Amino acid sequence: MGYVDGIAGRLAACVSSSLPRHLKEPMTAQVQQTEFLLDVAARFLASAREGAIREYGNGNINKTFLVTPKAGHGEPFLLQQLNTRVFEQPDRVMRNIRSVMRHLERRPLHTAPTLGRRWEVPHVLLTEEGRDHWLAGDGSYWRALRFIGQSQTVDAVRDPDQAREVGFALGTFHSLLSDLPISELTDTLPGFHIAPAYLARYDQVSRSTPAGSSTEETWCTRFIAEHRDWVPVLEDARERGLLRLRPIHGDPKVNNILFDAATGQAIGMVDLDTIKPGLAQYDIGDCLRSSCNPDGEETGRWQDVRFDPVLGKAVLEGYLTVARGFFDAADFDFLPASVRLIAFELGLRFFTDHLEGDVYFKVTRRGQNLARALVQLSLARSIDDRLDDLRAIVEDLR
Ligand code: GN1
Ligand code: MG
Repeated sequence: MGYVDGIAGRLAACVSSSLPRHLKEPMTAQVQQTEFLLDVAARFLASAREGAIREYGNGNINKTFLVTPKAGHGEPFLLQQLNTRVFEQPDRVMRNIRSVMRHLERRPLHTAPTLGRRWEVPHVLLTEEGRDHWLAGDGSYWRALRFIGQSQTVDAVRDPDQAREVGFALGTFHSLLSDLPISELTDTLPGFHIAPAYLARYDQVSRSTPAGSSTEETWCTRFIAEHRDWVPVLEDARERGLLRLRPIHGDPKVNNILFDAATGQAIGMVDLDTIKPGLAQYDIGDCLRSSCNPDGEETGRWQDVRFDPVLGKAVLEGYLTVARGFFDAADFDFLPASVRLIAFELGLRFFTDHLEGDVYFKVTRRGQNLARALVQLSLARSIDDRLDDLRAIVEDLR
């Protein structure tokens, strides 16, 4: 992640003219890239053209940059290039975010679960023409978001107190949207979290591009084959009318939760691209599979990956301090299976993408999606081993 500001970048361009050709070209490309990014940033704030820009965060889908205008020329903001290979209809993403913001603005504040606490929302910034995105000449789709200062994210949860805050954040998010009619939301990513569809896709891909014979690929193939029966649990429950659709976040992994830099309290949820009508269990499952794996998603030591039920209990406690009011008996029934399912589903998604040649999740090296698949499948195995503990925790919390 290189920090390049406009002036230093231009200076580097002059210096680079005296460099040998093989050293000169990457630098020139970087400068052009910085110029391009500052030009896009300036669509949202004219003075940003003279500012600094650097890559920010570590999302697997979109590209995110932090734009810092020169002192006295405006607030820092995030500039994001939406991945239109994943979100084929980016206008839908922006429409959903608008519906959510409108809903939050007209909601009576005195009922908010965050009363007396800091709670922040990643507002969308408009272009000079009043649009919520900028379509660049090369077809890339850009948007800008308010940067929430005095905050931090974590890639793995430290202890039960932090886990309780994670649960509080998701519960608050669900609670704030619980009275938003799902008819006001569109589906930004058809098939997202529909586990049987991911399995069908995997079957199709693994027939046309079979896995190799390495130990890791063989392990994934066998593990998936042995646990196919885990897959339909939530879609079956939905079809039987046991679980209902409601507004969900879609991607509540731990590094999409903001913490106050000083107090450590959770203060908001970011990455609103996948808000859509869905099952709360997708979100809770995703939140637990992500926050109760102390080694994090990118660990190379997949054999050691463990689900930590103590953290799981704390996340659920935090969630229920806010969400108990709209959580019914069936919601509790499906919690343990949903945590195992979402870990397995994500493992399946990473492994399929590995077989397809890394077309969906961003990678910095070949083999990274295989490594990620191993972590999630191994986590699903650990959740399965602790399923009785998880069931007991859920029973206690009912
Ligand atoms: C992707 O963009 P990011 O990193 O927040 C993915 C999630 C996965 C996650 C795993 C739209 O999220 O579903 O759980 O990677 N988002 C999409 O790290 O597919
Ligand atoms: Mg995301």
